[in-house]
Order: sequence, then structure tokens, then C-alpha cells
Amino acid sequence: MSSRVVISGSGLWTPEHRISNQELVASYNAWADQYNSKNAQAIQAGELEAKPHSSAEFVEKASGIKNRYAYIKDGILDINRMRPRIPLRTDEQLSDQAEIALHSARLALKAANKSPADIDAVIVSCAITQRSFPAIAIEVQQQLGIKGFGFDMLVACSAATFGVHRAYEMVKAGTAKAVLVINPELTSPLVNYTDRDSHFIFGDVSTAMVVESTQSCQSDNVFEILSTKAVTQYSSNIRANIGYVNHANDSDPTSPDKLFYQYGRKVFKEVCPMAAEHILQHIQQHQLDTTDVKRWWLHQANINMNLLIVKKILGRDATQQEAPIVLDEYANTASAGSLIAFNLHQQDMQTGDVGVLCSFGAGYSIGSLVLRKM
Ligand code: CO8
Repeated sequence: MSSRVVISGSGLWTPEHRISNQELVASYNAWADQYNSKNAQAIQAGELEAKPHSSAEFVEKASGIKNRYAYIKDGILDINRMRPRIPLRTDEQLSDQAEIALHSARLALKAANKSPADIDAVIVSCAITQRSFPAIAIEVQQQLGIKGFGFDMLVACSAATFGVHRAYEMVKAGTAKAVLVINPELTSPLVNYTDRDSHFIFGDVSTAMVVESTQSCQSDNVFEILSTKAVTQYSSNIRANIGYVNHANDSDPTSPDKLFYQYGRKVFKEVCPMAAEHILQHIQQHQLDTTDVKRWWLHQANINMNLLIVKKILGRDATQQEAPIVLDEYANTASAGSLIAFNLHQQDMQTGDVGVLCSFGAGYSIGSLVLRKM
């Protein structure tokens, strides 16, 4: 029988620093008061708009987020800074993103019962990398002593699923035997903590997976990848304009228009039907009915989006067990959200149970995998 491609282990690394809605909103409001008082004359003259207060109740109701984690909390709540204070490292030191990538990579290797010598490719796939080159994946590869090759890939919210897609294809084609896919989502440096509409959305995390064939697999917790499906459709509704051309544009690479911003309402309206349709088409490829799917590990951007998408798929509300929500605790972690859900909500899956893992968001991009517990 031909070998099959499996996820043989996964890892989730959670930063130690928590930031609650209350803390974040208190700091934003103090910053807004300071801004308004500093600019009182211009506001009075109608030249500037006063900054309105944010509200922890709004954040929870509009997004489902109650908490987020930060790689470095220092600086984020300081109203004279409003961004994490991440000390600059020299070229000889491990980069921040490689550091968090290593945490989840080691957990995934352990879960897969693999040593670095068993891995021959490393993919770092996430929303943004902290430098252009050398690739973070090659730094991680060197730190772990992995032979073979590594590369970085960026697809915003769908980077993690698209990364696993590439690993699946590589194992299937025989260009790699076992692939380590890592998603070090260091989002906090890209958040505009002075923007009331988005200051609450993101959190930091790192996830990882080992993808290999059944021939080499030595794990007792294995999910077969039955197939992958991806789609992209260009949209400017979610953007981060930071990039190396800023230097040549003579524009400030740290100005608010370079950080994350979105037209959240439009995203909500456009992405929900696209994601529901995509998922239905994907399971139909396997002649599966929605009742054949035990778990929906969905992207975690907004609770109302998840509830609506699953309702469109199932024709009814889903339970937390069927479509677990983790963004109350982790917030939106860019591409890692569906993998956090997978890590935390799969222990009860029995042999033969089917689950769908799906990301959706910036690009727009949608990536899904149909998985079956072996
Ligand atoms: N506190 C109090 N009130 C607020 C706040 C706040 N913080 N923010 C907005 N309001 C007010 C508004 O001013 C508005 O008031 P009014 O009605 O008087 O005009 C009212 O609340 C409603 O505002 P909105 O219409 O903007 O609020 P929504 O109900 O639409 O909720 C959301 C806003 C939560 C942003 C919602 O639209 C949403 O979540 N949409 C989907 C967004 C989404 O999924 N985005 C994808 C994110 S991108 C991604 O996943 C990864 C990208 C790569 C990441 C890179 C790392 C950083």
C-alpha cells in the first residue's frame, strides 16, 4: 500500500506575559487623554479630531477577545511608548523570531517522537518575518542541527495552513521525508496600540507541526492529511505597508500607515461567505457530509465570524466542542489560530474521526486541510 502523509506531532508555545482587555483599554484611554490634552487647541479649532475612549466591553462583544499574550509586555502599556520594548540583538545573537520558533519546534518534534536528524526540511510560515534574509527557517535549521533545507513563506492569516500544504506536497513528491513547519507569530511589533479600532486584536504565539509519511512515522497520535485546498483573492481591506521600499519612498517606516490596519466590517462581510463556501466545497471533494465532520478547527480572528461561518456550514449553531474558540484567551494570532485550536482540542478524536482545519483572512487567503485521525 502506498504511504500516506500525516501530521505526526504538533507544538504550541505560549508567551508568559498576559495582557487583559482591561489593562490594554486603561492604557489606550490614558494615552488618548494625554493626546487630547496635548492637542486641545487644535481639537478646539477643528484641525484635529479628539481620540475617543476604547472599551473592554466593546472589545469582548465585538471580537470575543478577553486576553492576549505578548512576547515582551514591557512598553506596550507605557503611554509614552505604546509598543513593545524589544532590545536590539546583534547579528551573532539568536533572533527573537527564531527563539520563539524553536520553542514550538521542540514541542512538535517531541510530540512526533522525532529528533532533528529525522527532519530534512524546515518551513517558517507566518504573517511577517522580522528581517528579509537570511531566512528565519535557516537560522532555526542551524540551531537544531537539521540537514537539508529551509525557507520562509508569508501568506498573512493563511501562512500556517499554506505552509502545511507545501510540506504535504513535498512529502508526497518525495522531495523531503519529514518537514518541520513552524509559525512564530510575533504580531505585537506590528500592532498600532494607538488605534482604537485595532489595538486589541492581536497576540503573540508560536505553533509547529511535523509532516511526514506513514512509512517513517513513530508517533501514536497521528492525523492523516486527506487533502489540501487553497484560494486567494486580492483585497486591500487588511494591510501592513511596512517594507524595504519605505526607505526609498522617504516615508517613515514606523508611521501608523505602515502598521496593521483593516476595514473590519468589509472583511467580515466578504470573508465569511467565501470561507463557508470554500470549506463546503472541500469536504464535498471527499463525498463527506457536514455530519461526517467531528471537529472544525477554524481561524481565530473574531468570534462572530467563526459563529457565522459554522452556522452557514452546519445550518445551525455549533457547540464549543465542534468548533472550538480559543481567541478569548489568545486573541487573533495571525495564521496560528486554527493550529492553536488543533493543539488544544484534538485529544478526544478517535480513529477514523474527521476534522477540518481552515484559515481565512488577509490577502484574502483561505487554506484548509481535511484530516482523519489514524
Ligand atoms: N472601543 C469602543 N468602541 C469602539 C472601539 C473600541 N475599541 N472600536 C470601535 N468602536 C466603535 C466604533 O467607533 C463604532 O461606533 P459608531 O457605531 O458610533 O460608529 C462602533 O464601535 C462599531 O464599530 P465597528 O463597526 O468598527 O465594529 P464592528 O462591530 O465591525 O467590530 C471588528 C470591529 C471587531 C474589527 C470586526 O469588524 C471584525 O473583527 N471584523 C473581522 C476582522 C478580521 O477578521 N480581520 C482579519 C484580521 S487580519 C488577520 O487575521 C491576520 C493578518 C496578519 C496579521 C499581522 C499581524 C499584526
